[in-house]
This record gives sequence, structure tokens and C-alpha cells, in this order.
Amino acid sequence: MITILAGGSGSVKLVRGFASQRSDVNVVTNVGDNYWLYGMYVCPDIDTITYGLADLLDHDKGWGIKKDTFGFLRQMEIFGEETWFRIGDRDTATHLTRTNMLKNGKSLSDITKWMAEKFSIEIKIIPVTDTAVETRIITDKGDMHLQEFWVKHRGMDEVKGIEYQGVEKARPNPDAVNAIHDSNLIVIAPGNPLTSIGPMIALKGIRKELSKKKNKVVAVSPIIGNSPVSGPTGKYMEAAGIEVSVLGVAKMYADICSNIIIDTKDRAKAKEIEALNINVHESKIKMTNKQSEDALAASIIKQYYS
Ligand code: FO1
Repeated sequence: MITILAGGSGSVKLVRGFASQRSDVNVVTNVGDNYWLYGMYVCPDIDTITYGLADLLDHDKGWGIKKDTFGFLRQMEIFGEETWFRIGDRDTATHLTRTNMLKNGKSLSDITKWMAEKFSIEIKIIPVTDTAVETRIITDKGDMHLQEFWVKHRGMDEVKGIEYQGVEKARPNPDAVNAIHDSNLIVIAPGNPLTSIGPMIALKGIRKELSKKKNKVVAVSPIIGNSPVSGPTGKYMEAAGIEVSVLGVAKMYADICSNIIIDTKDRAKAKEIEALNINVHESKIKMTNKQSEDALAASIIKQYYS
């Protein structure tokens, strides 16, 4: 069995690569960027993985459903609501259904499982916790939700720090802990290490299980050179005082992983990473099409799955 820790649009490509080759894959997803909007619970990372696996994802944007329409949002604008968070009409059906099910007492895990079945997805999608954990960005303008920082304010404010509100008391999802425990390969997808992977590994139970399985954990770098493959990774890492490079990422994961896949362009960093007791494997990590998604996943399986 293989378990992938995933969050955000960087991760979904690798998840698809694994899914096209095997069905014994679990995807543990981040919940830190979940956001309440118009009374609906939006779970971007769960939905990105779900839509990605259902071949519904809008790949140009990296989120939402392809060819979705925005009539609902236009109407909300007429009603005087803020519409900076662009949820499409079909996407809204997901959030509305999820919220109703939550109100009827279902857990986020059960709802995610039910939705995956509706989309005919075989792979297990497991929210890392059913307890609310919220990623807050501390900026020069104050403390705000990740979506407000990144989407509403377009990531323009100066970042002073990042907090995972609620993480201390949150209980990891037992299915996520068991998936890590039972897997022969655990992959940390190339997601933002602070806002996509960070909230998951900040959960004590998850961190503990990963460190127990450290020899089986392989991280894929989300950075090539000094440039994150996508999104605001660099900005968050700088604010946290972490070097924006694969070495900075390796240091963040040093106590939970013993293998990292770096881009061939980062060969010069290999020695410093190996000094952290992490084995380095070089590959072309930028996934630009289905072929490169499959190729990277296949090479990870070949190299590390036993
Ligand atoms: N990202 C944007 O940059 N702008 C949006 O309007 C936006 C809407 C949106 C709606 C649903 C959803 O699931 C994701 C959405 N995202 C949007 C992506 C999201 O902000 C982040 O990329 C993730 O939270 C990071 O993983």
C-alpha cells in the first residue's frame, strides 16, 4: 500500500500519476485552507484531489471544475456580497452538499468518502483530521485566513508568520494514521511545505507515525533552484526564516523522512542534504503533462516501493 500526503495544486499531479498505475493508494489531504463562504464549507485541497482524480479539475487554474460556469457568483454580486473567491456553479454543489451533510452529523471523512464514490474514484481520500485546523497568515496588516491573504489580498501583504490554529487540540484521523502505519511507501507530495504539508505534519499523531516509518518516507521537492514550482511557497518560507531551496525543504522534513527527490538542476545541493541523513535521488520533477506525472510516479515506485 502507498500513502501520499497531499495538498494544493502542486500535489494533485503526482497523485494522478500514482493513481494511473495502482489502486492501493491512499491520499491524506490537508484541511488547513478550508474556508467558510456564504455559510458553505469549502475544502480546496480535498476538492482539488477529488476533481483531479475524477478528471474534472480545471488544470489551467489548478482548482475548481473545468468549464464550470459562474452564474451563482454573479447573482451573489448583485445581492451585494463579496465575490473574490471564485466558486463555480458545479463546485458550489459540492460545498453545499458537504455543508448539509455536516449539519446532519456526518464527519468530513465520511462525506469525502461518499463524494469520492459519487465521482467513481477508487483511491481513498482521507482528510488528515475531522477537527478544524485553520492556517492563519500573520501579516503587517494583521492576522488573516490563508484564502484572505492569498486570494483576497493577492499575497501582497508582508508575511510575519504562519499559525495552524487548533492544531494542538486536533485529533488526527485514525484512518490517516493507519494508512501511514500500513504503507510500504509514504510520499510527501510537492505541495507547499508550510501551508499544504505543514498543517498535516504539525499534528502530533501524524508526525509521530511518520517518524516511526521514516525509512519508508520519500519527499518530492516543491522547489527547483530558488523558485517554488508553484504559488507562494517562497514567501512563506522566507517569513519562517527557512532558506528557499530544496535544502530548506529537506531541513523541514529531516525528522520524518529519509529520502528526497530533487530536480537534476539542484544536484549541487545533494551533499548538504545527505549530511542531514536524507538520501537524495535526482529526477525531472516538473510535471507539465500526463506523461511526466506518470513518469515521476513510476520512477518513485520503482526506486522505493518494495
Ligand atoms: N484560488 C485563487 O487564486 N482564486 C480563487 O478565486 C480561488 C477560488 C477557489 C474556489 C474553490 C477552491 O476549491 C479553490 C479555490 N482557489 C482559488 C484555490 C485555493 O485558494 C488555493 O490554491 C488552495 O487553498 C491552496 O491549496
